[in-house]
Amino acid sequence: MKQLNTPSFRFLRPAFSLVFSLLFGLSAAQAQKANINDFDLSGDAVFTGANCIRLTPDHIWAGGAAWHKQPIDLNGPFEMKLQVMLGCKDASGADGIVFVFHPEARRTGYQGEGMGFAGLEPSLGIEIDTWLNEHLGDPYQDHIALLRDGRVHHHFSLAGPNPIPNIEDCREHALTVRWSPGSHQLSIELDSKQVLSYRGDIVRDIFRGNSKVYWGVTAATGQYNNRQELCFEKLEFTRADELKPLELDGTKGKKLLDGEIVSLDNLQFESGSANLLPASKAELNHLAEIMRRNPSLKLDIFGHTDNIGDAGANQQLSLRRAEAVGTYLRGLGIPARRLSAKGFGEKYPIASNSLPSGRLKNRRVEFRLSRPIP
Ligand SMILES: [Ca+2]
Ligand SMILES: [Ca+2]
Repeated sequence: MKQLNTPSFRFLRPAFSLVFSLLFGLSAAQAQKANINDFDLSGDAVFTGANCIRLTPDHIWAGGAAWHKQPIDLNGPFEMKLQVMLGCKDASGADGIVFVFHPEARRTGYQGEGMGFAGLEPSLGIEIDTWLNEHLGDPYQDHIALLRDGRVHHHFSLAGPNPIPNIEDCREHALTVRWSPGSHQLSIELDSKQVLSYRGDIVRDIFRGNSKVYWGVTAATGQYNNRQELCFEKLEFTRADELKPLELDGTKGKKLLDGEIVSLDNLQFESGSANLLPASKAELNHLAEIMRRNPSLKLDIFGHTDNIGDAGANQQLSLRRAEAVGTYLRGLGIPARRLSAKGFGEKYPIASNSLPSGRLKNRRVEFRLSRPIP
């Protein structure tokens, strides 16, 4: 609770003991030894000992993050145990820490009341918040909540905010995060007591089917501040395969990002229909990944046919194919407002329709990424 009494100024032990472990019970991949070199630090975060990270000093407007370099796979279970120390100043301490899952490596969100989580989308965050921001719906006490998509207003919380005893007491506190992908159950314990639980298909509902995410811990201070630390002695977890480097038919990804119109050779439909053949989906998955990584860009989808058959029917077919591609991308989590589909039928050939090879080239779906005018 924030009170105008004298804050405690006990000195911190230089290296409080911290246990930080991830156990992937049923996962096929092998657990591995923790290594401090597996973390990337950003902002004000520093290694303070063999196994310790200070995320923020007790200075105004500080922010720091520690991100593990390897993504994890949320299709496997995990149990994470760590201990955190959120400073010695109860009355004037701020702002807190967030344990974050996010598909992009080393991204950190807005600081201050955002605690390095605000604005990260898509994301899942377990916050321990030590500062009352009335406009965010914070309760009066220190609290814990499950947040999504970089939204720190509690109106959007998936679970909580649940008040916890004062955590700015100069001591380390055990935090356990458990995920069971089979039952879709996430539960969080603080000092061996369950403080939060959530049931939901995180991979589908938060990460749009992408189970491989990076994880890290972020923290920030504002006008008020605290020293915020975590350490680990042991870290066991299973690496998900590294996310594949972005590839879209060789150089096509780059061309798209340069604003060129590109058609995908491997995009195929059932003859005379708008049903995508399974072989087309790998390319479209890459395209969706490009769009996730470039959230400000919109995608135009243009359908074209050869000149065989009725021109009106060709126009309709080309539109339905473009729309089918849009539907597939929406299913991968790309919002409809970022997609537009048009059908041009046989109007714009790129080769002669007199030869089969030319007609094959003319039956195509083209893509263009564009940056909307602000
Ligand atoms: Ca707050
Ligand atoms: Ca407090």
